[in-house]
Amino acid sequence: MKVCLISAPTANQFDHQAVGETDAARIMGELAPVGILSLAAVLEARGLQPEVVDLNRVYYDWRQKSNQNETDFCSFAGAYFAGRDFDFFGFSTVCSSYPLTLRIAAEVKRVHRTSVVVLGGPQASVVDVSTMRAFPSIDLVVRGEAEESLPALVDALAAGSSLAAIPGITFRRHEDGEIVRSPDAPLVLDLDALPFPAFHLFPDVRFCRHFPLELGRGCPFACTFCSTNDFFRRRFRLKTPAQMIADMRRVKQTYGINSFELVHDMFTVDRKRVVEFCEALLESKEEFTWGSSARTDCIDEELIALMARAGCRGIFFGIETGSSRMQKIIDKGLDLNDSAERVRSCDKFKINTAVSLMAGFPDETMNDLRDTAAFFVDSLRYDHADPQLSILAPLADTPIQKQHKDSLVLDDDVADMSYRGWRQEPQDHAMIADHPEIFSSFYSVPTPYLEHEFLKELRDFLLTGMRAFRRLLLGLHQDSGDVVDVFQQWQQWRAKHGVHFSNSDRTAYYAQSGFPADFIEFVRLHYIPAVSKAPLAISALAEYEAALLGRDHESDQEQVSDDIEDLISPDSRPQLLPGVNVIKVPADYQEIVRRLRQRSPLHDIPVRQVKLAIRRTAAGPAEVRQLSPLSAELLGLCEGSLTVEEIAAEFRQKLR
Ligand code: B12
Ligand code: SF4
Repeated sequence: MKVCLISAPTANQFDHQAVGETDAARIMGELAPVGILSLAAVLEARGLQPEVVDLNRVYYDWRQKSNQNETDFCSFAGAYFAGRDFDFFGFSTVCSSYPLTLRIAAEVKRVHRTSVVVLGGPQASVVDVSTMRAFPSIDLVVRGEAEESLPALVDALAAGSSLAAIPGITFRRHEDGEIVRSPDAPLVLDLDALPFPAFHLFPDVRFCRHFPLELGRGCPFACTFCSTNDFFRRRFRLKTPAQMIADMRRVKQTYGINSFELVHDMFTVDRKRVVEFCEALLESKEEFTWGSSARTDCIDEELIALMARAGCRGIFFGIETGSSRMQKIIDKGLDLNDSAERVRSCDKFKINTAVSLMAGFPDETMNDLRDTAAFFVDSLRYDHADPQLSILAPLADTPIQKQHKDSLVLDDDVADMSYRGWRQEPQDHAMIADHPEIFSSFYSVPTPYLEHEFLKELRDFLLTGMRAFRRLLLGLHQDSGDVVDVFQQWQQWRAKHGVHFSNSDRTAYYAQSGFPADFIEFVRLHYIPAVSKAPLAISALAEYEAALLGRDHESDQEQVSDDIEDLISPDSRPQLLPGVNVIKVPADYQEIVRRLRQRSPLHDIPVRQVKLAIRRTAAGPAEVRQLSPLSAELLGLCEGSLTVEEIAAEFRQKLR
């Protein structure tokens, strides 16, 4: 049996920017399809030689090589597969690219009529019957974890024997064409027993910065919007520390990579086992760094400290909503004060946190939304916190989707999901519109108390605001007590000042540099004079952010020499490093930042002109130093015309 396993497309970065080969390989490497590679290893262990095709790579090649006006990606992928003969084409699926995957699968079936076209993975597993009814080119769906069912299926297909006895599959009965589901496949209870994933079939993985390795499966909680808990049947499993460390060492030896993304939906369910893992890592003396996921109620400061010592550098916290009322409604049940505390503790131990939030729940009111926006902005107090805000996409077969399946709304910029998912062609739009039961994640649930366009603009505003003027956004929230209120004032101001855009142009407007510049204008001309309780502090923050925006330092930075010694000799003429900017602000910036971190009042900041040296770094937050009066004087002399000796003489004069 010649088997081809194909990843689900997930690298939507290629749509938004030009990506060079090196970056593309890194992106594709970090998106290595762990599920498919686990299956490929199981097949190899049984003597087969499966091939793995990365659709992200095929997509990248299409963008690089083809005239995209003449060939759409689906035809390009069809031509790619036309030249490859396999008996079995197995596509992995995820909701965001499901329409595209189905179109490519149909193209493959059209060319390879006698081959079996199979779907697996989280999306097809839950919409198996409806998919097979609507798309005759799909021969089979393998549901759920497939390490046991796939080899059994491949054997049965090779032998031409009946499929009915194979667990976890949905197939068309030969006799009458009826779609039949066999009973669920067993879970893999001992994950240590699985072979090491077949990363050798996925060459881009060697470009990873953070190598993906599976740490375990299954989350016992029951949040109403979540699909992954049911997929792994709520059965929490972890690989043993010994197995994980052996896998990590193998990656280090093979690829020279020491940093890992440890895949699990909810690693910290069992505190004792997290401690065991961390202690084993410490004992191993390896200098591995890693990230994983946790709930804020299944972790504490002591555990965070231990995880940090054991190399943890990133935690994904699904906090979902900043409203205590909504926490109960969605069955998440987090105590939000504790959640904020955990984000603070992670910052203390220099662990980066993804603070994942959602808006657009059916029962959500304006007050709930204000609380979520407040949680988002409050986490900006911590340099290691990275808040995220998305609009609820009802994933198929989740309690929320089932409850609202008859009232899902398809709005005009089809699918908010495209924002973080895959680019859609007109054919995808038609499929989505025809089959809400299959593509529910492209719809929204009705939100009677909130306008969807308002939600989307608020999301774009917060996400860009966080990147473009993080401190100012926090300052405005603290000053006003409600960032949503500031946002509403901004909306009115921009409309009055001619900044209009259609719904479909909204995201593009917020992504461009015009937005931060317009917004700072709004702060200077409207917010500070008309509303602010702490105009001095807000002015200082606005000046700081404006200066950062004012210059594009990225190209300059490449010229910065690391060899500082070379720059300083008695007859050299020192000047500011390229990309460094010295600006004046009307209040003590350091004190403002301190107060923001501690939530202390901003209104009584004294007037005090200070100078800041700032530099926007290519990645991460800008570097900023508040200059003492003497260093400001000294720096003022370093303009490239005076030698070190001349500067020293002038400086001595000034000191007298
Ligand atoms: C890592 C991850 C990502 C990574 C990328 C993953 C990649 N390789 O490209 C990132 C962070 C980019 C990401 C993004 C998104 N993700 Co994600 N992600 C995951 C996560 C946490 C782990 C995936 C994984 O490796 N699992 C471990 C392996 C072993 O499991 P598996 O992939 O399911 O594979 C098994 C089976 O499914 C099956 N199988 C899989 N493929 C195939 C194919 C065949 C032929 C067969 C027979 C069987 C089979 O066998 C495998 C072994 O048992 C999962 C949750 C989870 N725990 O799985 C969510 C998950 C897949 N993501 C999800 C979603 C919704 C998204 C986003 C759309 C939205 C978002 N939340 O931001 C984006 C979309 C990305 C895009 N641009 O299109 C959902 C998908 C739900 C659905 N119904 O499709 C999941 C399940 C989480 C959830 N919220 O419920 N994700
Ligand atoms: S805790 Fe996370 S993985 Fe578990 S059910 Fe809730 S959202 Fe899903």
